[in-house]
Amino acid sequence: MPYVKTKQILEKAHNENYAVGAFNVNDLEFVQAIIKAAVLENSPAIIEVSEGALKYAGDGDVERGAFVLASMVKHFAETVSVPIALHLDHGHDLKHIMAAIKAGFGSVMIDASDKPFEENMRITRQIVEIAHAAGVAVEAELGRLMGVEDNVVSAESVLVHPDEAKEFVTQTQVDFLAPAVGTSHGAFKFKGEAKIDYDRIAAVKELTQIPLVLHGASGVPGKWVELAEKYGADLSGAKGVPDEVLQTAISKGINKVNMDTDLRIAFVAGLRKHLAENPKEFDPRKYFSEAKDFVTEVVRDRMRVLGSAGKA
Ligand code: PGH
Ligand code: CA
Ligand code: ZN
Repeated sequence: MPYVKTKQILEKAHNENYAVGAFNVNDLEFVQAIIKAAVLENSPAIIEVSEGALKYAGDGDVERGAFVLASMVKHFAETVSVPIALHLDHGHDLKHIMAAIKAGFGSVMIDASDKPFEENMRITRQIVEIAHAAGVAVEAELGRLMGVEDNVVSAESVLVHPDEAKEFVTQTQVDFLAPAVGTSHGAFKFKGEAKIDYDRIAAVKELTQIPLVLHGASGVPGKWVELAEKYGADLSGAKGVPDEVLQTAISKGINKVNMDTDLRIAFVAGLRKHLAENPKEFDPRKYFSEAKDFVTEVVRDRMRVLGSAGKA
């Protein structure tokens, strides 16, 4: 099974009503931690990389970064029996999207959600034509998330309109859709109570009948925030999407759940803890190992919450 297409993983999730985590990586350690979690939970997993990750992994060269990350993920995936897919997260231009397609990614996201509806539709349609010709699936976004997404800043949240979603999917033939329904990226999602528009998810699902994606879906679990803060981090005010909220969103039609922040916080907690407790340590294999173990633990926990555990 090992290295599979994203579409294979998400169509099963769509048909059987659960969600699969799409976990952001920049480097070897997170790839190892996620694949280990998938094996231990007998879960499918999607590994995703942003444009910034392509640049980071390639040390400034995005094509090189795409090949480095894709070969790492493929080789790891081929040694395990659970399905692992690779996805480009928040692609904004042809350069990054072509780099991912050439490197063998199973899917790419074109995020033109900051453009007016018609323009988003036109750009997405173009990318779908190019990607589908290469056997690569496409995710697009409608509406805007609050806050900062990699390098897109939108001041306010503009939620998806279900009738537009239907037209968008029909016109573009996009494979997966990320409807803005009230989440935002990062560790500080909500001032008060978490608010997600479940009815909007249900309406979009009903009208499109394709796998839906929830961005900004990290739970920011207190356990990891407290541990990181115990060893010197300042994450005051951190707040994520509670597990029950995620599960309700999944029951309304979400099949891909994007998480980056949770992994980052677990990693930094492990790193800080290890360095604080072992002041004589300077072997990266030691301090990265504890950080990696924490990432594996948080990913396993997310897989159980999403319902992908046991679905490999
Ligand atoms: C995300 C990740 N990546 O595309 O949407 O969101 O910041 O909630 O992990 P978080
Ligand atoms: Ca966007
Ligand atoms: Zn996102």
